[in-house]
Amino acid sequence: MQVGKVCAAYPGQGPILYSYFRSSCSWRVRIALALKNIDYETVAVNLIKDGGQQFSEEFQALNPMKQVPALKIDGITIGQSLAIIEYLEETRPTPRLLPRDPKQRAQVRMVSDLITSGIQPLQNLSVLKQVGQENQLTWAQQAITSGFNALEQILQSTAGRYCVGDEVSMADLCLAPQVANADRFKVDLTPYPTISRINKSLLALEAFHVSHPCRQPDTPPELRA
Ligand SMILES: N[C@@H](CCC(=O)N[C@@H](CS)C(=O)NCC(=O)O)C(=O)O
Repeated sequence: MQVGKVCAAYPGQGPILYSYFRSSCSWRVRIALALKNIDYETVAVNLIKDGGQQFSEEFQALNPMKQVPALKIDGITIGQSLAIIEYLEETRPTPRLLPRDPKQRAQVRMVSDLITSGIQPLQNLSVLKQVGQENQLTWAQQAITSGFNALEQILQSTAGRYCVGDEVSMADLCLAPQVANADRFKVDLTPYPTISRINKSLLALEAFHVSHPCRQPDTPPELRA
């Protein structure tokens, strides 16, 4: 499979992640793979180049939604970042990304859904194209601000060191990439001290560091850190 450039960090028969360095949804999955210490191969799907490689027939055959990420693993291909993370959790349970306690587990899913259904889709590339160049920034800022207003309030009651209690969970895998999007769209984070504090703790973790958009095989040289 060669959508765009094949970047084989771990060539072989292992999992293949179809990913774009800047995609926040791909970053969620990269963090899960890093935390669970799963070696994988990256196939870059450039969302901009050639009109968007996600629209190629080759990629559509893998994910008819024409979105990254998609993960080939254990003989199946899974789209949707949360479905991928939950599959990894069920098949490779260490370290745990969903708390054992049902109440905390529900809180993790609430925060994850808030971000993945209530914020990110509203500022996704395809939506921004529809909104048009001159309104994009304001649109994205509004979508993120409105979601973060709710999220800040929720986290004030669920958070410990991380989004829910003191263990890294699926919610944190959604949070850090969404804060990176907020930065990209120049959202003022001053009104969100809890979000900012948790994000800072997360970025200090190795799994978040290695999976960061500025360190991927398809990161352009000028954006590398
Ligand atoms: N709900 C999906 C959303 C996936 C998604 O929106 N992916 C974006 C990148 S973060 C994408 O591929 N966009 C391509 C486009 O909008 O054309 C998930 O969580 O995986």
